[in-house]
Amino acid sequence: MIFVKNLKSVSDQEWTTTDKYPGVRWKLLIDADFMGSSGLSLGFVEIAPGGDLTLHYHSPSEIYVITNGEGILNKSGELEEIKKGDVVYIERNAKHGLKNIGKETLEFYWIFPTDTFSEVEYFN
Ligand code: 7BC
Ligand code: NI
Repeated sequence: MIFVKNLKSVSDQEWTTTDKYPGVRWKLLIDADFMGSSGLSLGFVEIAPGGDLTLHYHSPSEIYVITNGEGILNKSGELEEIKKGDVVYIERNAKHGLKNIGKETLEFYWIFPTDTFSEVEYFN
């Protein structure tokens, strides 16, 4: 199966938020929970200025593709500035977080090597 979707026109998925991650909202784009995909899943995140995807870890590894803005990546306690155009690899179970330190919305895609986002268990 081959499927094309567009972030701007996607209509089958809504934004999700949680009190745990202030100023953060996300949308699932490729996920076996609502399409016939498998092996990989993908979502898109927006972090408002000052917003914080706080330190967490999970057993699947993860990739970020930063498409707008700038932020501070927390790499298990070590901080690194990241910006539009950067890509980030996060090893399985590595603690990570991302805070928007800019004036623009920080936007990125995440990729998990999982069928679904819902199977990823988040730990602090
Ligand atoms: O955006 C969220 C919210 C749970 O997660 C994707 C990014 C991440 O690091 O797991
Ligand atoms: Ni993560």
